[in-house]
Amino acid sequence: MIYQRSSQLFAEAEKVIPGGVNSPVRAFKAVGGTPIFVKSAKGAYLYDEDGNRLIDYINSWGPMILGHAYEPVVEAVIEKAKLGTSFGMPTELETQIAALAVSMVPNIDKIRFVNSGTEACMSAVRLARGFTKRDKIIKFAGCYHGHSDSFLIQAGSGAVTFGTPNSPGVTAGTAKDTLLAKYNDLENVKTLIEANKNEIAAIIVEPVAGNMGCIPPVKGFLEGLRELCTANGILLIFDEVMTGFRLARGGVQELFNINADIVCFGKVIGGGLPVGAFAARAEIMNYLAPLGPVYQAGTLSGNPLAMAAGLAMLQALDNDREIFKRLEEKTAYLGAGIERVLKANNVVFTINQIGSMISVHFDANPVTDFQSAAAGDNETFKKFFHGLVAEGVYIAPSAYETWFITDALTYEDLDFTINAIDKVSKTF
Ligand code: KE4
Repeated sequence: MIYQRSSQLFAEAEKVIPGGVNSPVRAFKAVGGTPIFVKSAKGAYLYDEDGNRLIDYINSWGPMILGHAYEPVVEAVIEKAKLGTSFGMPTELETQIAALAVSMVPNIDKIRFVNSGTEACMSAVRLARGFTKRDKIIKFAGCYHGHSDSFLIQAGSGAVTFGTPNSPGVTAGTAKDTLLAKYNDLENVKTLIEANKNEIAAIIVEPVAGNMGCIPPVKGFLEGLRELCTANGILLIFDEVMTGFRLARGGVQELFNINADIVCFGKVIGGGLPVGAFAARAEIMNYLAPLGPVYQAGTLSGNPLAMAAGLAMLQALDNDREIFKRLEEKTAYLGAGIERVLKANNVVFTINQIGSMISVHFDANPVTDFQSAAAGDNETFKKFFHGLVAEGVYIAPSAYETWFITDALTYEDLDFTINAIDKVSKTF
């Protein structure tokens, strides 16, 4: 693989964009080397600026669940663009996608659209604080809910990759209202609740974590959070920016039959355009301006292009009742193949997989929280990442990320990937 053009483009980008990227994880700091610049993508494949084809297991960090340049989404955006791109006024389209999302996801009556997962999670926390009239929140070490100040307290994803768990610029005043718990550890949550009686507005959690690699909840964890929240007047916020419309039609609430109080969305719901959303029962959502006192707003929230893309995506998922089973089967097939070849090559590893989310950790122990995720051998991961890129396979440039399987992947693509992993892991 040659990266001459990407290297040139990166050097130019660095002159006018901090670190040459508009989101840190793209800079390859965790794996070293020069970021790959993409020219185009179609289906399961990326085409970079040097003419290399890569099988894509990131899919824009989740949105492209049906593959890149998915025709119905592209057509919807093109047609809508001809009629104007944004009005700052209500459109019927917003009601259509809101009604569809509400019909697909259990236990929500109303949904508010924003422009990113960060905005969705930030707004959900403000709504929970306004609704409960309490200030504190509990989040989990290694979970990432976007870059809002309240969350950058040992955040997961990019911040952990940079090893700067407490980001400068976050004030002590903000940090004091965010309590940190250990993922999959209910006793730890109970201790925090006891020590902050009647002060906690919400517990925000990735119900299946994807920012420490993929980490499913252990049996009873989510049920325990639900019970603790109900018993203590705390709102349970499911951050389903990654898992929403990916792990099931109704997300993790459907998958595990657990009701959150507020659910946050992003990624898939926008079909690749900037969309986030948060939703809840009417009693909570009616606290939002202009109905209620909790303020939240956005110039481009619900804009026609993003709504057109999101509606086409949700319609496609809603109409295909086999999609989530197909995604699960493909991911399980990939996981079994990876396990077979890594074992045959005497590699020390753990694979976490649920639905169409999967991650490979170079550690013998189970990966169930941030601490165990951080124990992985990052030098081996770097070889793994760059070796796979050289074979034409693109996985997350960080061990703290999950892979996202797209329905555009064929079993030939999966076999190609398994063979590439076999070849690369022989060099470890
Ligand atoms: P955005 O603001 O990046 O749209 O969403 C923030 C967010 C919220 N909640 C969860 C569970 C998330 O995974 C994310 C964003 N995910 C990262 C990937 N781990 C986005 C990639 C990036 O930061 O460039």
